[in-house]
Amino acid sequence: MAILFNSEEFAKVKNLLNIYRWGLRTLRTKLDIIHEDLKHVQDNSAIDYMMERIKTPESIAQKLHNLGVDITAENARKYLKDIAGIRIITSFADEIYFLADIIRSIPDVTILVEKDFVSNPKPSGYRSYHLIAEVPIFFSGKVECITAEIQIRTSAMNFWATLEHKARYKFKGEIPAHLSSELSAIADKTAELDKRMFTIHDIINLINEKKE
Ligand code: 0O2
Repeated sequence: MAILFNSEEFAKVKNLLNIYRWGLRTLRTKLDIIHEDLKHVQDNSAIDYMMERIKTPESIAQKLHNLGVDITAENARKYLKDIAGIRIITSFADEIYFLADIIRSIPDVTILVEKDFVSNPKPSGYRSYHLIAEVPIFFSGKVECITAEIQIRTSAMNFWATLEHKARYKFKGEIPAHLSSELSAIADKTAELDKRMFTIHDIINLINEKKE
């Protein structure tokens, strides 16, 4: 059975999601500027591309239900730090840490939590770097802060996570053992692919430096 907000809380959560949209737009603009500066001024292509999303009321309600708390807008704000999310895709794993350093230094964004699933992959094989960022937004004569989850990962990690997420959804969270062990083995292969691609990238850079 689908878990839903009641009509009063649904109206409140719709309003709340507007604030998260503004916060996400604020954060995205800051990241777009960083991206353009890296690409056009510093000739560095650490960011391949970015995507963003706001959780739907249905998925917020389901997550609150899983946490065992009342399905209210107030609890959504209190317990869920990833209602707004931005994913940054990099070409190489080393760039993940480079970008996390830059994001940490944005003056009016506070990083509340960091999780390094690149160095410490999840048992599923999931690899990605997560930062929970607090972003201030000014509206109605006051400042309010929202949190957003920034996930940084390579294209290979993203390819893996997207398929694994589909499998998780298809099997309602219980991926059969033979598939989850196959996914875990592929995750190790993608990490190896990332390393080998970076080595080639490094060699190309060294050759270019010698030429200059
Ligand atoms: P969606 O649809 O992507 O938003 P929690 O946030 O409480 O669920 P936790 O452990 O505190 O869990 O947060 P964590 O581990 O930082 O993970 C949050 C998000 O990371 C997930 O959001 C996924 O996007 C991604 N993620 C984490 N683990 C896995 C994994 O094993 N496989 C894949 N494919 N993605 C993962 P949501 O809300 O689950 O999903």
